[in-house]
Amino acid sequence: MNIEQNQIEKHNDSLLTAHQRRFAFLQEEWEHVDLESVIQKLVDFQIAIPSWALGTGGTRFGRFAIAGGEPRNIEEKIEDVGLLHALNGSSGAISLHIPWDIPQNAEELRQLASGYGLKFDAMNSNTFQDQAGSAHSYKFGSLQNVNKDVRKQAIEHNIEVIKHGIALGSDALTVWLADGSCFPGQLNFRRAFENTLESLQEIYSALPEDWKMFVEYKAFEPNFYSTTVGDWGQSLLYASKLGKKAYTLVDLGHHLPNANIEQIVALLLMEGKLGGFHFNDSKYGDDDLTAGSIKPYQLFLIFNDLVEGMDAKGMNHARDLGWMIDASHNVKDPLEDLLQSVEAIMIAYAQALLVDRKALSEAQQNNDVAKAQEILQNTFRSDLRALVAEARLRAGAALLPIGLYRYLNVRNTLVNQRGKTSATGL
Ligand code: PSV
Ligand code: MN
Repeated sequence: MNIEQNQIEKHNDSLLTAHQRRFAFLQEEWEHVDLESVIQKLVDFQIAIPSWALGTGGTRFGRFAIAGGEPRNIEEKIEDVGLLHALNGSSGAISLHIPWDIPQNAEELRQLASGYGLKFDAMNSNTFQDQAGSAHSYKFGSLQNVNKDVRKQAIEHNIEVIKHGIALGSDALTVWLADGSCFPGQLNFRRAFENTLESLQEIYSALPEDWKMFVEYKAFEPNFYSTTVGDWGQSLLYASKLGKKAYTLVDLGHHLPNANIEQIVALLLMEGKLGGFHFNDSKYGDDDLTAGSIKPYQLFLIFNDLVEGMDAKGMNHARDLGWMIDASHNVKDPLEDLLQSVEAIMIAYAQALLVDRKALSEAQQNNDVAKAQEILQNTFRSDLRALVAEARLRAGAALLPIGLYRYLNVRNTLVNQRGKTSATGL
C-alpha cells in the first residue's frame, strides 16, 4: 500500500488553521532563538526502523498477534517503513537483521527502498540463535566460545552480513552478542574476553574502509550471571582495541536499573567512541517499550547531552551517529507504536536543541544548581509538538501521522492485501 501525496495534503489542509495557531504561539515564545535552523535540523534528522519491529512482538510467555497484515518478506518490510516515512518524514532508513532478512536481489531492493526515500542503515548479525542446518550451536556462546570451530562459524556469519550490507549500500555492522554465562564458574572471564576480541578483530578486518562497527552491550539476558559485552566499559574496551572504525552502541534498555545513561553518552562522545543508538523505553529491564512512554525526562536528558557533546565536536547531528529504534510491540499495532516512538524522539531532540546552552554553562560555572535545573526543565516542560509538526509539514509529511494512519485505515488495507499474516523474523 502507498500513501499518496494528495492524501497527505488533504489531511494537512484540514488541520492547517489549528496548526498555524499553535506554531505562531511557539514562534512568539521562542523569538530570541533561530527557530528556522532548529526546524531544518528536525527535517534532516532520520531514525532508522528495525525490520524486526514491524510485526507483533511477544514475551517468552506467548505472543498475541494483531489483526494481521504483517509483512511477509523483506519487500513488504520495506513497504511498511515507506508508509511510516510518508507519514512522518523522519523514518528514512531500515535496519536489516540477517538471517531473518536475507536479500535475494540486492539491486532490486535498493531500487525499491530508494523509491520510498529509504536508505539501508546498520546491518545486524545474529549469533544468538541457532539456524537450521548450522554445523555448530551457540548454546555456550558464539564469538567467545571455547571451541574454535564455533567461533569460526560465527565470524563467517558476520562477514556474510557485511557482504549483504555492501550490496545494499549500508555502511555499518551492529554486533550484539548474547554471549556470557548463566552460572559462576562456567566461564573464565579473561579467556572469554580474549576469544571475543580475537573474533571481533577478524570481523573488523573484513570491514570496508568507510564502514563502522557498532559493538552493542547488554547487562543481562539471555545469560543471567555474566555477559561478555555487558556494559559500556566493556564495549569501549573492545572498540578501543579494535580501532577507529569500531564504536560503542547504546541501547537504552540494556543497562542495570537507574543507570545514568546521559553521563555514559557524554563520556563516549568525549572519547569519539559513541557510534549509535537503539531507542526504546523500560520500567524494569529490557522491556523494549515505546520510546518516551515511561521516562520522557530521561530521553530529553540524553538528547541534551547528545546535542551538547556533538556540537562540542562539530559533529553533524543527522549523519555522524546511527539512530535507530529497537522496540517490540506486544499489545499495540506495530506501525502505530513506531510512529509514537519517532514522535517522542523528535520531541526530545527538539527540546534539547532549544536548551539555552550559554545560560546553562554560566549556571554550571557559578555552581548555580537551581538555575541549571530551571534551564533544563524550562525547555522540557515546553510543548514543542507544533514545532515537530511544522518540520513534518515542510518535509511533505502528515501533521498528525497516527491520525492519518487511522483515517486511511492502513491496517485494514494491509490485512486485505496480505491476509492474517505474521511477520517473518523475530
Ligand atoms: C538485543 O536485546 C537487541 O537489542 C539487539 O540489538 C538485537 O540485535 C535486537 O535486540 C533484536 O533481537
Ligand atoms: Mn538493541
